[in-house]
Amino acid sequence: MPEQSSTPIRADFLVVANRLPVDRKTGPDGEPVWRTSPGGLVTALEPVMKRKGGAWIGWHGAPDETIDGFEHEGYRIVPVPLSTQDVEEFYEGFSNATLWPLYHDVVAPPKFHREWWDTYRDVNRRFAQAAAEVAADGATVWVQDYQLHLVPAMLRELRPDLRIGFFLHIPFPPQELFQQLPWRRQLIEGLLGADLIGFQLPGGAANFIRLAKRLSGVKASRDTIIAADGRTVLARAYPISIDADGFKALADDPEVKAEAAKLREDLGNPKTIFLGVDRLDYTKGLRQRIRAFGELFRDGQLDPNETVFLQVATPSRERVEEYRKLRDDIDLLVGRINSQVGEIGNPAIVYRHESYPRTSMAAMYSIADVMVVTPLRDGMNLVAKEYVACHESDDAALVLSEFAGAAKELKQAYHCNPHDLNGMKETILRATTDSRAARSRRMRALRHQVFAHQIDDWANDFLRDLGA
Ligand code: GDG
Repeated sequence: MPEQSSTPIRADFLVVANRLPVDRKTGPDGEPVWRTSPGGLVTALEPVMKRKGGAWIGWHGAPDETIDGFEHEGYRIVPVPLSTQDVEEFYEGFSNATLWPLYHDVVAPPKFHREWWDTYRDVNRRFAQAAAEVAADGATVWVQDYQLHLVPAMLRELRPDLRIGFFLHIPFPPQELFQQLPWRRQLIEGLLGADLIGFQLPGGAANFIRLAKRLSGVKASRDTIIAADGRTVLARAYPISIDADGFKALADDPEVKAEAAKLREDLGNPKTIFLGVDRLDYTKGLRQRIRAFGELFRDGQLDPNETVFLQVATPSRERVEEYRKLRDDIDLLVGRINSQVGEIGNPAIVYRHESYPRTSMAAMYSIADVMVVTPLRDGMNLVAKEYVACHESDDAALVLSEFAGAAKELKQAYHCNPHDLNGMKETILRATTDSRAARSRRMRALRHQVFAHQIDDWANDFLRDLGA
C-alpha cells in the first residue's frame, strides 16, 4: 500500500493537472499499486518535483471515490475526488465537448450548457483549494491545461503569496471563435491570475493578449500584460517537446528491435510501411487521412501488394458523443476500403483501435518508412517528434499537417493541408518517391531539431521565466 502520512504537507513546487501522474494497477499479490503513467509531462516534471520536494494535485481516474494522498517516487500525490456528475459535466462536458472543439477551430460544433459551466467552475475551485492547502509560503504552482482555466485566479485569491504559472497544451483560438463562448471574460480573467501563461506557439499568446485587452480592458505591450490589480502577467510561447534521448534508447533496446522485426514480418514484409498513431479524436484528421489512402490504393497509385498503411487509434473520451460517432465512421471507412483492395489475409489498411505499451510504439516508429500525421488542428503533436527520435534510418519521411503546432518547428517535414485531399495524396506520394538524398537531408534536419530541444528544456525554460 502507498505510504500514508498524517502530518500536513507543505510543498515548494506543485503541479496541478486534471489527471495525476499515476495509474492504479493490480500488484502480484492482488493489492492495488500505483505506477507512474507514461507521458511527456510526467517525464519532464518528475525530476523537478524530486529536486524541489513537490506535490502533484489531480484526479486519480475513478469517479465517486475519495482516496488519501501518498508519497510516490519521492514526491507527494494529492488526489482530488470527482463525482460521476463532475466527470460528465466538467470533464466530458465543458472541457471536452465545449472548450476542446472550440479551441480546435470548431471542427466539431462546441456545445454550450450552463450547468456544465457551473460544474466546471465548482471543480476548478476544488482544485484551487487543494493547491492552496498544500502550497508552502511563496511556493511555485504550475497549472496545466484547458480543464483548469479558472484555477490561477481562484488560487491567487486564496494565496496571493504564490508564484503561479499556467501552460495550455492545445491551441488558443483567434478572437472570432473564442467570442462564441458565453463565459469568455471569466476564462480570460481566470488565466490572468497567473504570473506566466505559456502557449505552444507565439500565435496563441498573441490571440490571448488581444482578447485580454478586449474582454478585460487590460493594457499590454508585447508579451507583458498589466492586470487589473497592477500585477505583471507574461504571455509567451514554450513549444513542448519530448524526451528524445529516452525514446531513442527505447528504440535501440534489443527487445524492441526484436519486436520491430516481428511486426514487420507480421505485416508481410511490405516494401513500404506507412504509419499513423493518434488518439481517436476528430481533430487528428483520421477521416481525411484514411480517405486519402483509400483513393491511393483504389486508383493504383499505391500497390497494396507491397504497401501497408498501419493506423493505431488509441481509445479516447469514449463516452463523448462525437468520439463514438468518429469510431463508427472510421470502422466503416476502413472496412469499405479493405473490402475493395488488398487480398484475403493481406489488408491494405491494418487498423487497430487499442493502446500499446511505449515499447511497441517505439517498435512501430522504427519500422515505418513514412509517418503520416495529418491533424486538422493540433497544439503541438508529440507523435511527429517521437517518430523522428525513434526512426534510425535516414531513408524515411514525415508527412505533417501544416495545422499542427509541430509544423512550425519541423520545417523539413513534408507539409500538407489535410482539408485538400488531392494535395495530401500528392504529398504522401512525394514523401514516398522523393530521391533518397532529398529524404535523408530532411530527416537529418528533423532529427537535429528534435534532439536539440527536449522536454526538460521546455520545463526549465518555463520555470526559469516563472521564477524570474
Ligand atoms: C495534447 C495536445 C500536444 C498515443 N497512443 C499511445 C500512446 N500515445 C502517446 C503518444 C504521445 C501522446 O500519447 C499523444 O500526444 P500528442 O501530442 O500527439 O496528442 P494529444 O494527446 O492530443 O496531446 C497536443 C500535447 O498535448 C502535449 O502538449 O502536443 O497538441 O493535443 O506521446 O506517444 N502512448 C502509449 N500507447 C499508445 O497506444 N504508450
